[in-house]
Amino acid sequence: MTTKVLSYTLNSLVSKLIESGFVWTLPVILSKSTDPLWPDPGASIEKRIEAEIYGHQVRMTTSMIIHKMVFCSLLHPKLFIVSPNVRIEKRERQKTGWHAYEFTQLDFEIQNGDFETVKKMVEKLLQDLIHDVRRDLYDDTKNNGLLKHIELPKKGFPIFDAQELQRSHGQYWEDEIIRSIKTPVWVRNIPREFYDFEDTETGKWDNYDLFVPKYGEILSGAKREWEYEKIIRKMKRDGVNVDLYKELLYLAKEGKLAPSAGAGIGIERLVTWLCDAKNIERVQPFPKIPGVVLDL
Ligand code: ASN
Repeated sequence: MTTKVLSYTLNSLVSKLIESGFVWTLPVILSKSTDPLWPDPGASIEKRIEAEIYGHQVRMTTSMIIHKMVFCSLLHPKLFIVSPNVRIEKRERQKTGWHAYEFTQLDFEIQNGDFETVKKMVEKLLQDLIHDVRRDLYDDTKNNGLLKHIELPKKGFPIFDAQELQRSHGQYWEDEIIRSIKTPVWVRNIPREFYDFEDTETGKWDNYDLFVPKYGEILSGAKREWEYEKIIRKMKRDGVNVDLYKELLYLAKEGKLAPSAGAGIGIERLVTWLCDAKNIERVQPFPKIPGVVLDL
């Protein structure tokens, strides 16, 4: 059943994005510039996969963020990629049932976009997907009780502020929110990587994650930084190796990086939630459980 829902979900999301003017482009597997995943309170990387090819050091894609920003600035203002991400999570994350060391993001980016644009678009994508799964896979779902657990708010999804959640629930606010919410909710203002927009006057981060009840985060995104001085200052502050981001920095310096906003939807996580599956492993045809390497 999860296989059918997975296929249906990919088809639904991809078709709707193309209908609304996005171009679908290809993922990158090896490059000099990939997501540093640092500093991010949610990241837990045991090892980065690197290789030397043709005398150059390259990394395996942790996310398409850098390529999305460049593509969106230079090639097409609205794009998406169905992209494999490799993140060698610490093995204790096996317990969560929510992490995989290889997973798929549907990563999209919109030139001159903002939270409102992304919120409206994602909420509609999910509403349509859930409606269509209920309609088209009804016979199968009747037997399995699929989607009965899903509740969507009539109007927009509620919005929380991560700093406020931390003040009221402490360091483990994510566990608290997952237990208490009944519908998907947005969480904003999460301090993390240099590419997410940070308002230096208010100290607020213009980013957003989408959390679903019982499981956790299924989407992560932000408005982006595009100004050279700010990007380099943040990289240095965070101890990010600027040599790995030469092209991005060059474009920013030349004023060629466009303001944008986007997000990545964790496909296996979305399907885990849709199917009310026990864990992400049930949804991956070839599971990538932290700490476990299978024969296939
Ligand atoms: N896909 C995310 C974004 O668009 C980045 C990530 O996966 N770390 O912001």
